[in-house]
Amino acid sequence: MGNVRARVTGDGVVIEGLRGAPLVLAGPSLRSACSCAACRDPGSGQNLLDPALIDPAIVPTSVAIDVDGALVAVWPDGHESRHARAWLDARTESGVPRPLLWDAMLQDTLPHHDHDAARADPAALYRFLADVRDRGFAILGGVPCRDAEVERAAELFWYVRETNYGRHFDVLVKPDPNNLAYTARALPGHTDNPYAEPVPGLQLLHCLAQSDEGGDNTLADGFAAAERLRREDRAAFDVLARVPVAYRFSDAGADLRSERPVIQCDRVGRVTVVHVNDRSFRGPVGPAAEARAFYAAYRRFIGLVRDPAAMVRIKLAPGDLLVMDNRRTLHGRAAYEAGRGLRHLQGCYADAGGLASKLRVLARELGYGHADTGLPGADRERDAAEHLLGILARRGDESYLGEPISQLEHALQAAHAAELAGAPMPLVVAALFHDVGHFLHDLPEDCAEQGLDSRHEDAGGAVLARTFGPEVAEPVRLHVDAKRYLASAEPWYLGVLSEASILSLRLQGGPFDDVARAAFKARPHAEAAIALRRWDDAAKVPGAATPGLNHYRPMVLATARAG
Ligand code: OGA
Ligand code: NM2
Ligand code: ZN
Ligand code: ZN
Repeated sequence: MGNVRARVTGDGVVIEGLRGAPLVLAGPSLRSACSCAACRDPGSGQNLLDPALIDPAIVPTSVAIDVDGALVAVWPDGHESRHARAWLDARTESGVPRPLLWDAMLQDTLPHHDHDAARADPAALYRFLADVRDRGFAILGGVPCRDAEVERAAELFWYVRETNYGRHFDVLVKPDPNNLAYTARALPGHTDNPYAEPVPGLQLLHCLAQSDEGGDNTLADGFAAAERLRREDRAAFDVLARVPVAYRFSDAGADLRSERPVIQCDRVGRVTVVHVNDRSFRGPVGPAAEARAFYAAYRRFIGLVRDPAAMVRIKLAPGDLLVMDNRRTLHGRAAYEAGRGLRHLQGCYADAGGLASKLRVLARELGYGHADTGLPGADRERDAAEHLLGILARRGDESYLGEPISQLEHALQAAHAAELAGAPMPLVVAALFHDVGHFLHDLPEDCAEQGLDSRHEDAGGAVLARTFGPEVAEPVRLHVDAKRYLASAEPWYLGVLSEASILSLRLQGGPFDDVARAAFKARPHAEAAIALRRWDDAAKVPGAATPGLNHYRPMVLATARAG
């Protein structure tokens, strides 16, 4: 259980010893989370306690951690609440699924799945849906070319969301079209129906027939483009996140209007929604003075999402079905010749919350420990290994967190040191990918200076665990703890750390105390993590010669676990 401690403060409870920064829970939040039979109906799990009746100033009279690591709080009226360790862990921000950002490099490893397998095997369905969640889209091949099959695909995970276009709609050239979709024109990258309230969270497109010439689809990751804009032009990003855009669709039976910004962020600044739709765009809302800044920022952003380096291209074949996150992934299509072949897609919409729910239910049924980490399947492992190599290949030139070398140099130096030390192959692979988590979170590079711990070891460990065994994933997950261990076990160790590394050590919780140090040493893979940590610390030499990334490719593919 580690060394978890809880104490009451003026406004609530502070719990230390969980991963990362101390967890602070306000008194009324903790009180409302009581799940005893008096506070929550044991059958439905729904609240019996009305949160409006909780004293906003309430604090427990005492708190303790019990033998199972649960927090027990006693309240002024004598009520006792118990909060399981898993519940506490879930409040600490680790394990939240983060989008895996992508660009044109994804072309070689498009998330492609088999319809029959997804229908027959819950684990295959899980992998397909997890790709939609993490990448913002996935393709299902081999869907029967029958009318309304697209609705059945949505019902694999949730319910169809009916719109003014019907339960499903046919995308083909129509006489007297009410939407440019129903012509043979090119459609630049967009998200659908921003004029609708609510905007459909997911879009499905099923190819029944494809034209010989043209009609290819392009996809771009709106989140990746937004992050790039934030890095390259912060003012433009802020304008797009602030200024609402008006959208409108009208025909004989509808007059739909709404206003929403191009980019939406959550409270900690992570991009959560992107809307782009030139067809129904009616302009920024607000003072004229802001309009020019808006148009400049918008042009810049559209340049990023239409950059060929940002897009993948897919020519759907009959039987292919594309599922997209309509609040993230922009889709476009090339013009096609109306007369040649007969391009015919069928589409429908569904709710993103339904897909996320299905993933959790499947995780429950499949016995996956955490709803947000899937189990591997053979092909996916190779693809995922290639994808991880691709991340290093294309993003490796980013600078390594305040050190005078690039991410790729750092990775190669660490892997090389492991190899020279005669480390087993999985540990060499772990050394190569130990910092891959830095590419998976969307915090700025200087987040440590801003006092934020990116938890890259958790993100990296989780992503590696999908593709490799624990001999790769665990040393990576533990390589920050290994630093805390070494800082405690070998006081002179602080002397080998770089300035950036000492800064992050403080954010990561500082050196372990005696109890935590002993507990860490006893963990499986702790030795490997400590070895990895030493190679990591040494892998910061500007200009050091190492083998290239291709040298490690066969090892990476051989280590990706099959089955
Ligand atoms: C649309 C659309 C895609 C296609 O109708 O909005 O994006 O491939 N269509 O025709
Ligand atoms: N339909 C018409 O944003 C849009 O207008 C896209 C696409 C449903 C194929 C609508
Ligand atoms: Zn209770
Ligand atoms: Zn569309």
